[in-house]
Amino acid sequence: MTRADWEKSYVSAESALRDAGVENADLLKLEEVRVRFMGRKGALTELLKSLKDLSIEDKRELGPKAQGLKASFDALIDARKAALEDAGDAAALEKDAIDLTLPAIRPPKGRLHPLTTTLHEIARTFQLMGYSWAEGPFVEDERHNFSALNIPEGHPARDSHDTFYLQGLPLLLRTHTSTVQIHTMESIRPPLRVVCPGRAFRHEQIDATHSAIFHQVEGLVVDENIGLADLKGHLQTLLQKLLGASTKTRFRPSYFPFTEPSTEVDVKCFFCPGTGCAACKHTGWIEILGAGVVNPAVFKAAGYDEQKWSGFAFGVGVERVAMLLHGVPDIRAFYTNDLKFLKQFDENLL
Ligand code: 2U9
Repeated sequence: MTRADWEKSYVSAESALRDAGVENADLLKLEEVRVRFMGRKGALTELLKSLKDLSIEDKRELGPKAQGLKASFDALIDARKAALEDAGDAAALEKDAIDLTLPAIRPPKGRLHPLTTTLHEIARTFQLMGYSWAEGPFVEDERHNFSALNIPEGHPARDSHDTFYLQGLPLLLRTHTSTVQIHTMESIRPPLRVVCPGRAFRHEQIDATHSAIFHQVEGLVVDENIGLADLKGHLQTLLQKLLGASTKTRFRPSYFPFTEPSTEVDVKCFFCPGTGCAACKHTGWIEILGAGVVNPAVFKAAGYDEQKWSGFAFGVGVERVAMLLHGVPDIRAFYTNDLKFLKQFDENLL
């Protein structure tokens, strides 16, 4: 090939590239153009190949010119490809666009169970009076649940506790949280102040006021010269915090094997003005908890010197308090997991 022929081919390839319409080509058309110019028999391929037929001087001069045209071709194709990709991305983004200004869907918010808030409220008041919080196992032996609490074998209190025994084992589900006070006395030397909130189990006939699973907050104070006056002060503080500063209390004599003397504590009915209603069984008073001065026999069983140490203990039924506080007439409502019931309770009670 002569130099003049080569230059003619160059000019024609250059003008064909200008007229190829790369600026508006779609991907298919771009591929067509690529093959037309850079395929095996493409115009640019031929032009580059035919350099070999030229003299050394012409090659030196025209080689860079041909490479320049090839570089322009590559740049043109690449630019169009990038523009098509950008347009594709923008279209895809437009299609999947998310409106960030739309209000979010609120995830459902959990809340504490009313028995949990009631239990916390009772235990928290004792914590503020310097009590530590202790918990213990649900499965116990007879010693921790009965004997150490001055309820020996054959004692009628054992029958009244309707105990769940574990088949074939000398074990049972604790019938009260008093077991935790026994564990505490086994591991801590007096003086002590401990509150023991937790679950207890009795093989009860279930009805509106009885559940086989229930919760208690029990407590124990052991020190020198502790007596009934301390018990009254601490329990009055609890009840006034729980039910209001003007709450009136009444301490009635009672009997528990683990305390002597024992008392059941009533509060003035907060549903009627003392005239009597269904809630107070027409007495004007509502029973709220039990308590007493710790029986020296309990100290003796725990290895505490009963001459030196004295104390008081109490037990509060959490379900009973929650029913009174919220006007719930049936204990079973707490255990049915009915969201309509549970959603009524304000989790910010504490
Ligand atoms: C030790 C010593 C004494 C715990 C006590 C009561 C009185 C009581 C009931 C309240 C409602 C149980 O849930 S309820 O039915 N409890 O009346 N409990 S004194 O006395 C103890 C505990 C542990 C070492």
